[in-house]
This record gives sequence, C-alpha cells and structure tokens, in this order.
Amino acid sequence: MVTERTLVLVKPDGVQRGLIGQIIARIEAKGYSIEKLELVHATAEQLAAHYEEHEGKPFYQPLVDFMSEGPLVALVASGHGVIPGFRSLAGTTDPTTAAPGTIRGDFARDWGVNVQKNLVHGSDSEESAAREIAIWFPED
Ligand code: DAT
Ligand code: MG
Repeated sequence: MVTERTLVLVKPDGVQRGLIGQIIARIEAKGYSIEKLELVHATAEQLAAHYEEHEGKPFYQPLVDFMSEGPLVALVASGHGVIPGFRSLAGTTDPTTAAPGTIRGDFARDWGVNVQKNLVHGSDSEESAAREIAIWFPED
C-alpha cells in the first residue's frame, strides 16, 4: 500500500502574515501527517517548473513575482485522500468566494492586484503531486 502524498506551499503572503502555524495546524487537525517541511526562498527555476501549466496566462508573471516576494514553506503531507482533502481544506482559488471554514475563505481576500494572493498551494492530482514534490524536495 503506497501512502498518498501531496505538495503544499504556504505562499509568501501566508509567511509574511504570520499564518504558517494556523495553516499547518489545520492539516494536522484533519489527521494528515507532515512528512517533510522547509522554509525556502523559491528560485526562478523552481517557480517556472512549478507553474509551467500557467505559462502564457495573464496572471503568470504577477504570480511568479508574488511567489518570489519572500520565503515560502514547502511541505509534503500524507494520508489517504490527502490530495483532494487538502484542496478541500484550502478552498477555491478566488478568496472572495472561498467558503468560510476553508483556509482561503477564513484568511485570504482580494487585494485588488493582478494575481490572487490566496495563501496556499496544493497539488491537484497524483501526477502533479509527484512532479511538484520533485521540484521542492529534489533529494527524494
Ligand atoms: P489553484 O491554486 O487553486 O490550484 P490555479 O492552479 O488555477 O489555482 O492557479 C494558480 C494560482 O494562480 C492561484 O492559486 C492564484 C493565481 N490565479 C489563478 N487564476 C487567477 C486569475 N484568474 N486571476 C488572478 N490570479 C489567478
Ligand atoms: Mg493549481
């Protein structure tokens, strides 16, 4: 039995606003395990690889710039169903309409800039998780 794993980022807005603990607490409270965790300043290469699916979209460069504004926390969480489970904890992409009770719904808002600063990233599939874990934890 292979344990399901997902790649979570606490984005620079989450670190800057002092929300690392509250975000990780929700992952732990849900019952998932934290397998790896690191505070890093993302390189241009890491961000280009991580967001390659969004290259060419209007929010791409603002997104990469935002993700470079300060340190972020990369972590690997594990447990059955953790990939959709963390997406559910995070809430929908747009923080204005993300449901209360979710990380984005409770802690994030629209700041009127050209990228949504929505505190967290979570892998959206097993393929994405494997690809993204290799970007942030290449020693694996
Ligand atoms: P998610 O992070 O919910 O998986 P995504 O992969 O579609 O969303 O987009 C990556 C990030 O890019 C997202 O967290 C915030 C930003 N973003 C996405 N769509 C956007 C939009 N229409 N306007 C501004 N920022 C956007
Ligand atoms: Mg995504």
